[in-house]
Amino acid sequence: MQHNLATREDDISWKTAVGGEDQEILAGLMADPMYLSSKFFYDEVGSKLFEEITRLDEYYVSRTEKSILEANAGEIMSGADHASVVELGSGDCSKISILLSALGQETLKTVTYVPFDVSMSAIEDSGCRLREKFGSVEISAVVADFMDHIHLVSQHEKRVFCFFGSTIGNQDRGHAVRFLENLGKLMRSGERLLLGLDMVKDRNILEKAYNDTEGITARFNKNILEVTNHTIGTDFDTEEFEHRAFFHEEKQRIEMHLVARKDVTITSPFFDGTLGIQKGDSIHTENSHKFTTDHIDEMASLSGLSVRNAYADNNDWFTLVDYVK
Ligand code: SAH
Ligand code: AVI
Repeated sequence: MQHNLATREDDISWKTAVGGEDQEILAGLMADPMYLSSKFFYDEVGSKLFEEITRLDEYYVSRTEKSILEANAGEIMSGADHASVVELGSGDCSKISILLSALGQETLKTVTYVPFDVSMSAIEDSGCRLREKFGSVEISAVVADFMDHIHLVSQHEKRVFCFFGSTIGNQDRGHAVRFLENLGKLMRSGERLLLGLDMVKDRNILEKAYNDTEGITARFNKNILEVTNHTIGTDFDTEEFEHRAFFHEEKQRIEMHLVARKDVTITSPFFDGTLGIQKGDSIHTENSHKFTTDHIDEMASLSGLSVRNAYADNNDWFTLVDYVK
């Protein structure tokens, strides 16, 4: 496994820890049932498709969280001077923009923004946009998997961790627990975690959000096969797979799958022989867990944090929890 730690000199300072993606993808395709980790959605094309999803009428998640941030930015950012604002799964950085806008120019100069994402292209694009908008903010990026490399975040300053979008819901419960325990250990007294959680709601609203009429989510889902082709040299034809997304009531999560429309045979230099997929077989590509107020307290006890505040929209569709150590 290639493990590379490097720092690049330019306008943004960088730390990266990448490698092992080929083996991870291979293990998922060899498993029964097959799966691919949702972090592989986000190459350059996938990151752009996700941005398109955030603008869809059906995908209430992003606009609801943004409305909460807009309504409460001043209060949320009070005391954030001289802090490192670490955003996990930063994506297009549009949410942090809302919070940084609440800071005055002088305070902004004291803040370091740390986007932490597996997608270097997303950080590069959004870093440029942030530079244009907030020239004075220092940017220090980390390109790595936040599940394995959270320790790469600098220890020097006081930190405000931001984990928006309900991206924590894309982890299995076991992984989310481990992540919260690790983050809680890493955080020091007085440091904060702003955690965005998409709440359990009517299944029709949930299912529409992941089955939009324009088919953008279907393209986003299928793009993971293109990423697989680039990473391990497979020959998946996305046309041979169908997007499927549904709410699993018992597990309180949306599941996304790619279902084979016919029998297909996949080749790759990484396989001994070929991979046969039968019509109707599915590759599980994403879980998107939804939360209840009980989870808010459960997460506090797992991470050793206290709930300082919790902000919700009028429908209680989304909650932004402000935890403090
Ligand atoms: N926070 C943004 C983007 C959410 S999309 C928003 O709320 O709109 C999820 C983001 O998390 C993507 O940019 C993706 O590249 C990143 N991501 C997903 N899994 C990750 C992982 N394991 N480690 C680091 N980044 C990850
Ligand atoms: C990033 N993540 C929280 C999104 C979600 O809703 O689970 C990803 C996504 N998948 C399909 N649409 C959006």
